[in-house]
Amino acid sequence: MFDTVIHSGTVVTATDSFKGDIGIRDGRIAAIAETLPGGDRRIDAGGRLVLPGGIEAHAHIAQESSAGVMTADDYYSGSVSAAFGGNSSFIPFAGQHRGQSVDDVLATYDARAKRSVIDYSYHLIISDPTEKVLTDELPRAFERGITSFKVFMTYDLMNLGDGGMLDILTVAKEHGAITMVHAENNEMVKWMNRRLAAKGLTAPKYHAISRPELAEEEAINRAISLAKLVDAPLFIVHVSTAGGAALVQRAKLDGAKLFAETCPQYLALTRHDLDRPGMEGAKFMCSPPVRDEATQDALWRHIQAGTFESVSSDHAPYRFDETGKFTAGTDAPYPKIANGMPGIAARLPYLFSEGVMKGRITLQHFVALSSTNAAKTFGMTTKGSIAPGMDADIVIWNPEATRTVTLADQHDNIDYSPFEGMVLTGVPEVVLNRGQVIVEHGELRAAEGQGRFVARARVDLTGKPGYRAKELDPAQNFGAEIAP
Ligand code: DUC
Ligand code: ZN
Ligand code: ZN
Repeated sequence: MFDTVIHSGTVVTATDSFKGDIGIRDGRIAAIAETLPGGDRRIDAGGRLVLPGGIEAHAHIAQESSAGVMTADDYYSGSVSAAFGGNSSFIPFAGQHRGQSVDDVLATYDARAKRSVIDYSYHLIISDPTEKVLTDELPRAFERGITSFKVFMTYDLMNLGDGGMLDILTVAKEHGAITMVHAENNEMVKWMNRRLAAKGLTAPKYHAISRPELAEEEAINRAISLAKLVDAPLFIVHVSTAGGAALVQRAKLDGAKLFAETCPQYLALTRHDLDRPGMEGAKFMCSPPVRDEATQDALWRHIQAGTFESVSSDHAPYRFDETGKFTAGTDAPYPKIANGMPGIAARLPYLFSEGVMKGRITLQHFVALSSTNAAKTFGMTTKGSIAPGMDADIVIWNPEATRTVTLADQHDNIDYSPFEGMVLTGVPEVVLNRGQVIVEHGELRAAEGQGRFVARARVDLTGKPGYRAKELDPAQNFGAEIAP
């Protein structure tokens, strides 16, 4: 009757926790009961937690940066690393560079993603919102189930300006898509860069100084205002500051259609890590930069208070060599060092150990932050929970095993891990994607290319009443002609 039965585990969802068996048939969860007989294969989960497979909602895989540097992980190595970290699906970015058509971008990523061992979709990065992109190509991307678009407020080659952002927000809203934003004030960062360069201050540690907390806070405030003007849903990626998180919290309280994430690096690392000897600090360079211990505490409190839907890795893997961090030379000034760090395999072990084991979050909250909320926000309707009819995307988790993070355990294509040496409790032992075991006790069982593209549904805005700008509110009898 069942292809697989997972028995005797403690099943945890975003709302519940219970002892029970899970019966899997044709890749889906067919039954849940106190005990289930049969199963061509029976997996003993005694003493283990049985959780929805992680959904990694922020990763850069087989993606060229705007400076032309390719990430070290492709869809094979990136998905393998994700699977070892307890994920059964992910949503990397498909990045449009200026002058490219969205159709070409998606064709390119479709070819790259064929190698994935886990299910996948893409968030579409827009850097060139031409009329054709806005009226023809984005609606078509949406039609095929790509329901999230990302924009940048920083980087000269990516930054859309406020008007461009309003255009994307409006088109996304019309189609039921969500706009994601990298929020940092470009001019503040450029001004800081000039001041630092004039004094010859170019070591990696100055990267953190060049991107002030205020640059993020100002941009988050502006992004929220832009989204409110057109009453469009917005997702703030990689929030790194207490001030930025407080703005998100406040706007949510006001009813904005707002979502946000933070990342383990902002909880685990500080700007002192960028001040390690020689060029070591380059390993810890990401944008926005890691901050300080007070910020870590504040971000944990915001996790506890529900400010963030997800904790995502922002896996942006550049090797510590001339192919990655140092394409401009091993002594390059910080603005020419590739921005980003790996972490797709460490995300869930870190969050479990520091969150659940240290009593900061409940198990159910861990499930919500690692899987369920991403499924809901980004429209993966058959994923993110353990219930009859859902995809059998499951991770069997040993909550007691403690191990020291090693590079080898990351199974990625990177030559360092920023989490290396940390002692974490909780290990994803067996991972299933649509009922297939893909990782089992440290061994890869998946075949290259067995992951499937997931067509996603529109963003779920239940519980988010939104905001109507007076000047665009037909009910107030003016502005109706241009109301989006
Ligand atoms: N933004 C990201 O989301 N990831 C890596 C670098 C960046 O600027
Ligand atoms: Zn970003
Ligand atoms: Zn990113």
